[in-house]
Order: sequence, then structure tokens, then C-alpha cells
Amino acid sequence: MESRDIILIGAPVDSGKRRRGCLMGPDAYRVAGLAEALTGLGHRVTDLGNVVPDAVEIAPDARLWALGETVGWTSSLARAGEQAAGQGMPIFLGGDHALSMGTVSGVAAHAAREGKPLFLLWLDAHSDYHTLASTESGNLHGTSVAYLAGREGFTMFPPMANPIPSKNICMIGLRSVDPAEREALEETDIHLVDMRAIDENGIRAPLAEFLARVDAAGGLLHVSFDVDFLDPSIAPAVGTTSPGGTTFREAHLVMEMLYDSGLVTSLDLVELNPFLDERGKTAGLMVDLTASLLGRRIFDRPTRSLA
Ligand code: 4U7
Ligand code: MN
Ligand code: MN
Ligand code: MN
Repeated sequence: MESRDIILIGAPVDSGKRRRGCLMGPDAYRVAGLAEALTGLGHRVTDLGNVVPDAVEIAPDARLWALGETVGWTSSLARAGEQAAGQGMPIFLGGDHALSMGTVSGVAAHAAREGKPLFLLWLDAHSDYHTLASTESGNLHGTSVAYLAGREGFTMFPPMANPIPSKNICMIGLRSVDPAEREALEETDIHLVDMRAIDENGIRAPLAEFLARVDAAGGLLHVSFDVDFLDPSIAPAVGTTSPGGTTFREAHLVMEMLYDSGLVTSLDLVELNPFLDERGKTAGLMVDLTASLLGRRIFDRPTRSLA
């Protein structure tokens, strides 16, 4: 694949949960040298700076944390995402995972305009499949996929105009799924790859199978990368740590396969909390993984087929 037009968009969303710090994420990626790493791979990189949330008037909700602020982010990021997707490959620098309600709806609007199906790869320990009614924590970063898939009850939010069909969604890395989420997921066609499946059969086969489907459909592919997809021993800068995550090499292999596929058209980097990092270790790893997704490799050998 030749050089790409990459658009960095800061999304310092910190409203999706109670523990603060993700608002520092975009600057941590800048300090860790994301733009420089991608430029070094031959890409053209533009940093548009940070988005701000729309002002909305929604009364505080006793159960749902910072509802109005997250709704405001959803509409402003949807606009930014739709526009950037028309100009290149947007990389959204989070910010917590509530930001994906905005970024992915924007990208979905772009895909609809192009007449192409959108596929969503969710790399996460969690399924983020709660509705506003089922969430027990009230933390909206745990509801993003439900919104994007068009589940009912997100009445305060902008209507999801282009919901993503569940057969176009693949979740990899799962190890913390709440009972209400599991029940709902079992009724869908969402492709679920939990850590046990990865232990038993490796991470390569299910990803290759999903990528082949994206390719066959001529689809666009959005990747939403939650830092807690990684094992906390290699990526400590995250509020919702969950042991038993993917290893350094499993994560790089996913990124290398995504590069080889040539299918990724947009990316979220979410849930980095620099306040919890150890001397920039997690931010640096996320930059290296993004570089792998955009062509960094150990040897320049011919690309293997995915089949
Ligand atoms: B993340 C949780 F209860 N399911 O709803 C919830 F375990 O974006 C966690 O994936 C959500 O980090 C995690 O609060 C959201 C919890
Ligand atoms: Mn998440
Ligand atoms: Mn998570
Ligand atoms: Mn989290």
C-alpha cells in the first residue's frame, strides 16, 4: 500500500466514566511522537487539533453519568468524523470510549454517502453493549456499540441514522462482559472472539476470516482500539484494567494483518489515561501499534495472503 493522507483528530472525551484523565490522551499521543512515526513511514499527516463538544441542554440524570456532555461530544465528533473520512484516513485520539458514538456515526454517514457498507472491528476487553436502561455503572463508555448497532432507548442522543448491521461487527479480546450484555449479544450476529478462543486457536484465524468478509463486501473498515484490549502488564494506563489480555505480539500481529489487508479506513485510539501511565510506556506502545497498522514491519518480505 502506498502513502496515505492521515488526519489526526484529538477527542479529549472524559465524560464516559467517573475516573478522570482520558482528556490528556490526545496530547500524550502527540508527545509520544505519533505524527512523526507515521510521517517516517512515508504518510502525509495533518493534525487538526482537538474537537470540542457541542453545547446541549439536557438535564442531569441521576443514573447516567455526564449524559449531556456525552451527547454533545457525539454530535460534534460525528460532524468531524464525517468530514475527515471524506478527506483521508482519520485517526481519532481519545479520550474514553464514549467518543466512538460520535466518530463511528460520522464515518457511517460517510460510508452511506459512498454507497459502501461499513464494518466495525472492536478491540476491547469489554463488549460496550449496554443500553441506557441496562447499564449498572451508568458509565456511558460501556454503551457505545449498542448505540452504533442501533439498539433502542438512546432517546437523548442524535438518532443513529446509519446503524451498523450486527453481522458487520467483530469484537476481539473479550473477557469482561456483563450478564445483560451477554444475553443481548447472544441474540445477534456480532462475531465474538473472547480470550479463551484466542488461547485455544490463536488470534490470526478469526481476524483473517472477518477481513475476508470485509474485502468480499467491498466495505469500509473502522477499527476501534481500546487500550484495555492489551494485557495491563504491558499497558497499565487504563482505568478499567482487566487481567488476561492480549500480549505484545498478539497485538502487533493484529495490526500487521490489518495493514496487509489494506482495508482500514478509520481508527479510534481510546481509553488511554496518561495519569495512570508509567513513564509513557502505554502511550509509546499505542504509537508503535499504530505504526504497525500503517506499515511498520520487521522485514520487508512479500505480503502473505490472508486466506
Ligand atoms: B470500556 C462495564 F461494569 N461493563 O458497564 C460497565 F464492567 O470502554 C465496563 O470498554 C465498561 O472501557 C467498560 O461499566 C467500558 C463494567
Ligand atoms: Mn471500550
Ligand atoms: Mn474496555
Ligand atoms: Mn475502559
